[in-house]
Amino acid sequence: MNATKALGLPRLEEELKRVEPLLMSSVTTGDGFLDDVTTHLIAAGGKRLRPLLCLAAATAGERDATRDELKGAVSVELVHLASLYHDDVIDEASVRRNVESVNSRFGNLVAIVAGDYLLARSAAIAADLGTEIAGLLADTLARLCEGQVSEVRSAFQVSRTREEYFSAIAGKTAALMATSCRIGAIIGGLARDEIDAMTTYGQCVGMAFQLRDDVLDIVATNGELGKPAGQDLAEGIYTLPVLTALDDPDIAPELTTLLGIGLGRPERDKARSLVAQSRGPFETVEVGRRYASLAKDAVSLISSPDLRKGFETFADSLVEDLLV
Ligand code: GRG
Repeated sequence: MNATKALGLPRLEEELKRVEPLLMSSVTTGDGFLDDVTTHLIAAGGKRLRPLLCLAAATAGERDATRDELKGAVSVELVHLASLYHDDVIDEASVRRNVESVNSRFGNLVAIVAGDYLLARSAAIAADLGTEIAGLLADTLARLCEGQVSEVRSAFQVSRTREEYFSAIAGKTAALMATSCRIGAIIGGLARDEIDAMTTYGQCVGMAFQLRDDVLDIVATNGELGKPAGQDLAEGIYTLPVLTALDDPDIAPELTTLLGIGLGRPERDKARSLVAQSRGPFETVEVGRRYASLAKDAVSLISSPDLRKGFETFADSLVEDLLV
């Protein structure tokens, strides 16, 4: 899945390149050590999906982005980056974006405080963009935290419900994608009904994106993921493929004996293979398809035909290459 290609709006590729120096300079302090920490994951790459959604919503790929639109794109990527810094501490991760994670390279304390620093930089940029944007980002940050706390609370619970799962992913992933679209649409000066349509699009695409991520955690390789596969399972995060497998009478008895505790490599591989054999991945892709379809329903209100088409193709790209 290549979001920029899927959107099919070549001008956005150029606009995204303009985000990079701003992103770097927004977290550069002049202190060599702190700069190494704050730029570590920016330099490592990443898809820049949230800036892309923001700029697509703002410009429809039809014109150069304004300075404020580029700043909006930077502010959402900074919140995303901060969440990765903190998430990797929580997960004791060692790899992110195919490089050593910040916590592993610099230690937990530095990773947490540097994550806070990225949030502070995002807040300052958002404040500059006005109270509506600043309020939106603050509310989104709260939603991320709510989603994450709800996920941590249900860790290792085989009784986790689907409602708990959907509510957690709506907060931890979809909320920021919705806000990325909304911020772009607001700064781009779109009408309110179009701003709301873009927000719904971002929310639904965010759900499909996380469902995809959760399927890939079961079926992809470490190299494809840029982090160890099966990590969620090992850490007791039971996602929709796992919850579905737990409803399967042929799989559940053996799977249940493995779950409920942290898993080492052989148990993780066994649990992954059991979930992969169940209907879990297939049914999760089906749910992802429904969210992609809701995302496409939302774009009917978008006035630019090219952006409508690009958004539809991107939504489809999230589900079409899975399990083929
Ligand atoms: C400090 C903002 C903040 C939050 C604290 C830790 C936490 C609460 C929330 C975690 C949220 C989280 C990491 C959700 C997962 C979102 C997700 C799908 C990440 C991967 O996104 P990609 O694939 O990553 O777009 P790249 O590397 O391409 O940018």
